[in-house]
Amino acid sequence: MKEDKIYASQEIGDAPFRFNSAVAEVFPDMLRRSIPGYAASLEAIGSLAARYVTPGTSCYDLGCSLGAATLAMRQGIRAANCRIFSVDNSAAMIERCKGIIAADHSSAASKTPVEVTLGDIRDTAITNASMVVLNYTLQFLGLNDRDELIKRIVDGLVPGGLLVLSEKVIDKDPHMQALLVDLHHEHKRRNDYSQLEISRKRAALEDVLIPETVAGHRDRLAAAGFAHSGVWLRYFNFVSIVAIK
Ligand code: GEK
Repeated sequence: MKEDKIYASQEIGDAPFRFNSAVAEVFPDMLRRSIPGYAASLEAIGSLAARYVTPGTSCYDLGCSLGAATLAMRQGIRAANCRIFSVDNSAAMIERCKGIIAADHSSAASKTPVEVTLGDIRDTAITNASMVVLNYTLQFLGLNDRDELIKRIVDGLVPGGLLVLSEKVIDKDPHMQALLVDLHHEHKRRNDYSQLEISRKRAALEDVLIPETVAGHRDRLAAAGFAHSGVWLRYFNFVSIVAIK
């Protein structure tokens, strides 16, 4: 796993964050050190796939990056004749993801095919789905696009189908918000990011990653037509929500 040193470099400048080849190369290390609860989110995606994916249906990993959630879903699926569609609009991510999925020779691989596609999740058709994963991806869409995507997801799910929505969130209480951000930065320092790397990354993500409150997410899910939603994981300002049609 190549170490993420992107924001340690003097040459990085103040360009907004992009999912380019430099990021794709260090991505597993970046997520492991930056997102509290990331490993737990993947573990749960496997367990939820075992429970919610039904025979003959499709599963979607939207904003799949290198396919970590795709592989977790594939390992978890118990039902027959399913298919996973994994989509990302970063060519660098998709190129690597295709190699990673092709190198999966587990027994799960022969059972559940995966189709990895370069594309925008705002245009991905979702049909006959029993499970959809948005693992830390919705936060990169504009606010209007989020409503539309969540609506298309609920419409594309079979009754009882599941959405896993993991996100960085904000707290509407400014005191709590400041505490959670501080705890997250401390977590990054413990994971060997310097103060300079942390502040450069924070500036680069401004206007690129737009967090909402948990209530905002749950209201959108309910308005779109999900019957149930709830937070199953929270670690500082990172949450994972499950929503059931
Ligand atoms: C994981 N889910 O490892 N269309 C397609 N992809 C997009 C779009 C879009 N409109 N916008 C952003 N992305 C993964 C981690 S990373 C999370 C997901 C993070 C993609 C983007 O290219 C990137 O690969 C991914 O969403 C977000 O479980 O970096 O914090």
